[in-house]
Amino acid sequence: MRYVLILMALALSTVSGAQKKAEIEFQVSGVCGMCETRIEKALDVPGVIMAEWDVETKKATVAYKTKVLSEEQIHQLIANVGHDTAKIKATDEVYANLHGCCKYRELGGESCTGENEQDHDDRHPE
Ligand SMILES: [Cu+2]
Repeated sequence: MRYVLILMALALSTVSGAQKKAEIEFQVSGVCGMCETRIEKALDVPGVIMAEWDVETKKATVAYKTKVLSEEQIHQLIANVGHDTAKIKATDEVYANLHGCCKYRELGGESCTGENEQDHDDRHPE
């Protein structure tokens, strides 16, 4: 009896092999290379084909399988690690856990000292 279920599962996974892809672009708040790593790592999940976030434009580009994930879920994954997206805001709790230099809501606070800090934006100390 159990092998019937296994066969059904196999059949299902074969069907879902023909998945549709979509590519979306949206704003994600962040300030530095650490944010980039965090955002891209958050999108390292099944269903995401490619994920990139640009520190200068604050734009995320995500290619994903539409049968596995929805656009909403992708925004949620990013919000879950503390970054506001164009659609979903991170909760204050997760945001509070971000590294000091990644606190994009309070520019002018601690500055980044990471090796990725070659961007010259408006958050120089002083
Ligand atoms: Cu950061």
